Amino acid sequence: ALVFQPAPPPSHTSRTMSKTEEAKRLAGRAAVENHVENNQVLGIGSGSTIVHAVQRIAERVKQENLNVVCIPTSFQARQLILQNGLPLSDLDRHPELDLAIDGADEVDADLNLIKGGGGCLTQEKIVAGYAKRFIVIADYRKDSKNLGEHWVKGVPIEVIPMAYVPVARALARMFGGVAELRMAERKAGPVVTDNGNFLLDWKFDRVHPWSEVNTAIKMIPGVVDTGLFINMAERVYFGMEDGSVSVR
Ligand code: ABF
Repeated sequence: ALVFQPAPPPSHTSRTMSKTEEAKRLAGRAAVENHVENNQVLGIGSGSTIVHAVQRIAERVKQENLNVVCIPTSFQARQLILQNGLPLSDLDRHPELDLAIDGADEVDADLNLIKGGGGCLTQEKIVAGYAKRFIVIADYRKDSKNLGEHWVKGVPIEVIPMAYVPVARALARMFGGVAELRMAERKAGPVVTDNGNFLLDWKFDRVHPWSEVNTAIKMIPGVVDTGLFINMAERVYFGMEDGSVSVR
């Protein structure tokens, strides 16, 4: 017989939810206020924080009659750009960007990042890498002294599907920890990225010298890119719990 199962209670209280959402909104809007200008080519990141930034870009485009074009970092970002009525472009037409704005999963004291919790790290790194300025927006939970202190889901690594097993083994052999294939909800199959690849979440067992480790991981055959963004971000806007914005 069918048994009705009530939805599980949310993992956060609604109070916490609204606080973090408000923090994301503040960070996204502050970054747009301070960095978006007329005649820019903009890189649009992925995730939930960027939604607030894009809404503010759309408002400013209307109010100030700004002329901008937007390059997406994922299918989600592409939809977001279109839904907000902003002009969509690509790297063929705009190989150099003035500014890229994106979220992050963790940010350290030197502005190094772990990204890719949403699975879009490769396109995010490409777009940020060809932008003159890369600005990160995040809520207070993402702030950390050393990468790996708070973020428990590991470093996301995009891999060519045929190589996910040897890449996972190589990661564990070289750096310890365990690399898990990211599965879709209800374990329906592996998560497939916008580029048709798989994701490994490498659960490291200690804090590493991330710059060296990032370079070494990129040399493993089958690795497309990593969620370690070293020395790329110029500035980070943190929306804080008390309603302020802290800039690093
Ligand atoms: C993307 O979205 C990812 O690189 C990062 O994993 C995530 C951040 O999401 P959110 O803004 O929802 O915290 O930027």
